[in-house]
Formats: sequence, C-alpha cells, structure tokens
Amino acid sequence: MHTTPEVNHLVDCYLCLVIPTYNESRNIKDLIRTLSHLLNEVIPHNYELIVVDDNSPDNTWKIAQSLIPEYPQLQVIHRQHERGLSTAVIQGWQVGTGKILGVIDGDLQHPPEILLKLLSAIEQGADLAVASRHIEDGGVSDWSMIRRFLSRGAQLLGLVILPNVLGRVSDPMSGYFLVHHSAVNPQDLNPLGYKILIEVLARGNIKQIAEVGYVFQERQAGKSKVSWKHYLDYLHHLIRLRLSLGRLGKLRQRLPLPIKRFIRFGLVGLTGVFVDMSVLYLLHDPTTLAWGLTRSKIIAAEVAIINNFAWNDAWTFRDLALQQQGWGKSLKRLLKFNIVCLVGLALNVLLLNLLFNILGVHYLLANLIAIAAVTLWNFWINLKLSWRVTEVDK
Ligand SMILES: Nc1nc2c(ncn2[C@@H]2O[C@H](COP(=O)(O)OP(=O)(O)O)[C@@H](O)[C@H]2O)c(=O)[nH]1
Ligand SMILES: [Mg+2]
Repeated sequence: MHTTPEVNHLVDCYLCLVIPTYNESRNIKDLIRTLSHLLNEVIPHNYELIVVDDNSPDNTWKIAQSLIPEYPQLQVIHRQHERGLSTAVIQGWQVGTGKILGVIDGDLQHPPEILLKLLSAIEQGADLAVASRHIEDGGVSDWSMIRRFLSRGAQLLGLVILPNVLGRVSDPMSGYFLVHHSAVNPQDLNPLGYKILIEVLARGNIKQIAEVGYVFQERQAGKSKVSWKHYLDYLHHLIRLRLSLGRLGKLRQRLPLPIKRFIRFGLVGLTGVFVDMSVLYLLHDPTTLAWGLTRSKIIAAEVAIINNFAWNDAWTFRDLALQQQGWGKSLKRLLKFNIVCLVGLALNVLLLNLLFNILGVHYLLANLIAIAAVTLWNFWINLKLSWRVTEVDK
C-alpha cells in the first residue's frame, strides 16, 4: 500500500473523524472550516480530522493538505493506488488515535452540526450513534422516486438477508456515525463498497445504539460517485456477511471449508455432470450405442474427470498450480486427481448399481445422486492430496 500520511500529532485524543473524499475540491474547505469551529467549541485539541483521499483528479488531497497550517487537527492520507469508500474509512481509523471513531461524507450532504448530537449520544453511553434519515427529524431533501426506491429496496434486501444486523437501526445505509473504538476493531473489518456501517454492526461488539435524525442535504458542488457497481458490491457484501455470521458462520468455523474453492469446485463439478451425462447417454441409451451400463459409465466418468481436472487446475486451484509449474508437475497433479477420482468412480459405480439394480431408481437419476455424493469425497481428498490446499490461504 502506497500512502503518504501527513501526521501532525500522535497524542491520543477523543474523537477520530474520518472524511473520505473523491473529487470534493469544492466542498472540502467549507467542511473542514465548519467542523473545526464546531469541535473547537466542545472538544478543543481533543479531536483529529482525517481526510482520506484516493488521489482525486481534482486534487482534493492537495487542497486538504494546504489547510493543515490553519487547522492543526487535520491530517491527510493520500492513497495513490486504492479506491473505495469503505476501505478509505478503515484506513483513516487505523491511522487515528481517537477513542471514538467517526465518519462523515466530504460533500456537505451530512449536516456538520448533527455531529454534536451524535457526540452527546455517545457521552450518554451509546456504543454507536448513527445519524438517520428514517426517524423523527430525518429525511432526504429532493430525491427522485427512483433513488428513494433503490435506497429502500436495498435496505429491504439487506433486511431479508441479514435481519439481525440491518434490523438494529432505522437507517443501516447511513454513512454518518460515531462508534466506540473499544466496540470495533478496524483490523477485523473487511467491507466492500459503500456500506461501512453494516460491517460495523455485523462484526463489532455493539450493545447500545442511539439514533439522531438528520436531513440528507442536496449536493451543492461535485457529483455522487454511486454507480451500479456499488449495488453489486452491496449484494456481495451482504452475502459474504451472511456466510460468515450466524449458524452458517459457526458451521464454517467448525468445518474449515474453504468456501470459495468449494463453490468453484462445485461449479466445475457441474460441467463434469454435463459431460458425464452426455457421454453416458451417447454410449448407453438404447437409441444410440446401447453399450452396457457399467462400461458406459466408466468411460463417461473418465472423460468428465479430465474435463474437471483442466478446469480445476486453471481456476479452482490456479494459485497453487502456478506455484508448481511445468508439464511434469501438471501431469503429476492430473495423475493424483485421476487416482482420487477413480476411487471416487468405484464408489460412484457402486452407488449407481445399488440405486439402479436394488432400489430401482432410473439410471440417470441414480447417476445424479451418485455424482453428488462422490463430489464431496473428491473435494476433500483432492484438497488434502492433489493440490495440498491445507498449507495455503483459502
Ligand atoms: N476516499 C474515497 N472517498 C470516496 C470514494 N467514493 C466516494 N467517496 C466519498 O464518500 C462520500 C460519499 O460519496 P457520494 O458519492 O457523495 O455518495 P452519495 O452521497 O451516496 O451519493 C463523499 O465524500 C465522496 O467523496 C472513494 O472511492 N474513495
Ligand atoms: Mg454524497
């Protein structure tokens, strides 16, 4: 990470307020001035304002740096090789020394004076104080129907996927809040896109929450950076949290299942099912070659094994394969994979025959069930043997 933090002072202070910016050159000065005046009244010298700018083409970071002599509580982090609102906020929190961590947008859409109400909510014992558009005194100024619909739709979706997280506040999409450092470890946060509050709610140890109504102001200068990609990031973020929290998360902790690899392995397995089924049909079906079931199945499975190896080596275990390059090593992996899968195949044939001959299940359905059972076997053994995944990060 290449950053150039301009650190003025390293004395612990009360509030560390991060201001993420991207192309806010026309807003940053007003915002820093207003925030400084407000905070100088209530906690003079006891706060830090940390602008985290991702190398804005309009030189927001330069303007912010030029304000440091006038506002000594200000620090500027100029990130040159990273983009992203949430990671910017986390990085600011990591640099700061405040007991209370906070975030406010750099475009004046979050009214600065609300900060005082948030601070007093924290003083009164809240672990987290959120500025909300959806309680009394809250609202949005002049949003179009589409924007309202998207915002509420996103919230609803989040409530369905993570009810215990998003349901705790009226405005989980808020990007304006304060949280006790002791209730959240910035190192544990790993959000995607824009919604840092959801990550804080999900991974922090937050007991008491306070909400303060505010009206989301119209932008006076500059443009919103929200794009369709952020909606996808949001969905990805929700799913990732869902997988790591609750019962599913606990199960995952007990079973050290490398979920991403398993999903890829499963998808590759699906292409294998298609290959296996097609070849089996071509060889065994009475309308085609009408070969014996066992013989047909063995050939079908072997073709599928080679197909799966190629995909797994190039995708599922690509990082590991890259560490063991060369034809010799690839061949060795193929051989191991084949042996594991052949044992799986024996199991597969056994199961297929059992289901077909003894239980009378249709041969294609029987084949499907056998493949599903054997996929699990194949994943575990290949994980431990062919690519030696155990030593490597998931
Ligand atoms: N450092 C950083 N700040 C960002 C990034 N994207 C947006 N911001 C800032 O985050 C705040 C909110 O972004 P904005 O586009 O106004 O979102 P909106 O208010 O929901 O439309 C503003 O201060 C932006 O300048 C980014 O990629 N990096
Ligand atoms: Mg904005």
